[in-house]
Amino acid sequence: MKPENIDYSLYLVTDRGLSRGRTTIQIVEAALRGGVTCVQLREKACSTREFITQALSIKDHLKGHNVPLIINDRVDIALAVNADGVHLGQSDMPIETAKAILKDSMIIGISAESLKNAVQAEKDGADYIGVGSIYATSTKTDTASPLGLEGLREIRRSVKIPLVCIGGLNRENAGEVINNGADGVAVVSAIVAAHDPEKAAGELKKIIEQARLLQ
Ligand code: TZP
Ligand code: MG
Repeated sequence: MKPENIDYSLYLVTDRGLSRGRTTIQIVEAALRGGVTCVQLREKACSTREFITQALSIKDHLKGHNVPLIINDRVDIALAVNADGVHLGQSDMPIETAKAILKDSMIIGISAESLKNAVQAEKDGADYIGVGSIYATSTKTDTASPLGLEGLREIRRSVKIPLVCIGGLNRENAGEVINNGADGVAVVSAIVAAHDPEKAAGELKKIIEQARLLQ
């Protein structure tokens, strides 16, 4: 999957702690049926071996869906499972180091909590930027103050690469982030913690497609 051909519009970020007893694989399967276009495996506490097993299993499920698998934080695991990409935060491996290790076809996403982060990520050759938090969220609390729509617009004016917004996004506000310059909406709880993850993904997908059509 070429980095320039990725559809970032509905981007699922996994979280085993929020999945209400369902496995990450079950959530990914449901989200795929609902129409997610990207899957990021985000594991903050499991062993390296379990991370790899999960990644390989998700990769298997994604086969034939044209949905990339992106690994959060761990360049070694992205390489080990031949994932489509890796997502790095401001304290993770620096992008130039990751680029030296990874082949060009590997997608590299960088988290930006500020305009400065976003401009630097584009300059450094990121394929997309994870912009957030847009709104405060209990899913991740160690974040800078929320950027809001004004922060998003400011970043949109300054960078050209795809912007995938994250943080407190759901069906109430997915449309407005698209209307304010986002290329994609990344969610954890709105799908992972939903009573019906397939339905939740499907509803988000419709809202996002509608907002994109009106642009
Ligand atoms: N990065 C910034 S906010 C966030 C991450 C991983 C969590 C978003 O979770 P939710 O449940 O979609 O608000
Ligand atoms: Mg990280």
